[in-house]
Amino acid sequence: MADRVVQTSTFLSYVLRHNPDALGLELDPGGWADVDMLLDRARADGRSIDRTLLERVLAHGEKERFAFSEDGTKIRANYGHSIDVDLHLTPTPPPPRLYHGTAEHALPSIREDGLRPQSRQHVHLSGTPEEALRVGQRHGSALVLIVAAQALHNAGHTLYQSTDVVWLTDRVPSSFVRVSDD
Ligand code: HQG
Repeated sequence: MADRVVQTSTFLSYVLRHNPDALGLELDPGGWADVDMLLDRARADGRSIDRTLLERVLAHGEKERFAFSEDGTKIRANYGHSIDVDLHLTPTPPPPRLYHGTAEHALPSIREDGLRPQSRQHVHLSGTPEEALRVGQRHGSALVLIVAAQALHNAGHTLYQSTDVVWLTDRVPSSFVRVSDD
């Protein structure tokens, strides 16, 4: 069962963040998909996903990758989008520091340009160095960068807390990024 939860989570991440068209789905401007339609389309695509499995996917792990609407009829990804959606997140004053996990080889370019969203809508920051390490390890030899989040906020950048562990912002100039506490 755990495998199916992870598999379904990965598939839903792909559909709801990057390619709803893969299931012939349309998201509303807020990034929401109709749950019944999603389940129908997934079934037509040969994937046996039901409401119980969806609920397990949402409860899985600490990252709160997805959310149901209040009435439970819609589902969306909480972060990670490459497609254009407006999540209507509330700007949130951040803690003094947040963290960004990346690959060692990206450092020269990050020193030059700061953190850029690349193919996603936002730069993703982590609440803890441990989580940032996990994020960085997806890219190979990982490096955890310290982001002076409060100073960034004070300089007029808007930050959003998407979930307990994931923060979003448009970009982070290199002057707010440090490799270590030195
Ligand atoms: C890097 C996953 C060169 C950036 C994760 C990162 C996260 C630069 C890569 C969430 C750069 C983009 C997002 C610059 C940024 N020069 N490289 N100027 N600026 N980069 O995957 O943050 O587990 O799009 O450091 O865990 O790794 O799927 O972003 O290495 O929470 O739920 O460009 O997605 O969440 O990579 O990951 P990504 P990310 P899930």
